[in-house]
Amino acid sequence: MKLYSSLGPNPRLVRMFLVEKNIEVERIHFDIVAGDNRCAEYAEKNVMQTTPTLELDDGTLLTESTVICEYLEETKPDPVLIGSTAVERAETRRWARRIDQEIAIPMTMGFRGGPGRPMFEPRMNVVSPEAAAELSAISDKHWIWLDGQLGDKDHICNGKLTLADLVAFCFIKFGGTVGWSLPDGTDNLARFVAMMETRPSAEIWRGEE
Ligand SMILES: N[C@@H](CCC(=O)N[C@@H](CS)C(=O)NCC(=O)O)C(=O)O
Repeated sequence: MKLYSSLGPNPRLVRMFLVEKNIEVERIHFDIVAGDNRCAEYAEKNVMQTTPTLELDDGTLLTESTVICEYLEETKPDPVLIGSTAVERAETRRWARRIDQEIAIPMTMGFRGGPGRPMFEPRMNVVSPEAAAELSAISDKHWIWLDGQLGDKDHICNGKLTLADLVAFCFIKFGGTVGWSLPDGTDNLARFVAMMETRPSAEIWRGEE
């Protein structure tokens, strides 16, 4: 398998998932700041021209980070990162989707229309600076909400490491790479991040790529 990857929370989420699963893949790195991914050749692999894309050995192309993780879980269930029962899987998907929709999307759109505007405006539709500030504020409010949901637990759901933890961790780490930090009142999340940092898969965030 081949992973088309870059900086950013989505490819790094898949890379962490791969490390947690002990799966090795060939990795092709794009410099997205330079726009390496915005070329016709890559558009043939991923119509959105974003990373990650997982190319299977038979040439099948999978995109969307959580979808790729679902594929990896199905094809290599051990260690379980989504769930061993239907209820556990539903729980993980519920939390991964909440974090994605309520936190990661407003956070990303806020960044792209705000501080990231010089990079993103030429390559995609971005919201106005005013809307970007509102989206960032909504995302921050939802991080505080997530902090309350986490409480004193080590993991977001199922009492063990899941995809939901990895999504939350990757977006918090992404924020750290673009000058954002967890809002005040998120001590539970700060503790969660410190614990996640000790996992070998967190090494992905310490590399250049
Ligand atoms: N919904 C997609 C989002 C992918 C995405 O936005 N990837 C970013 C990196 S985190 C990217 O490729 N940005 C560069 C660009 O859009 O040119 C997923 O879950 O994989």
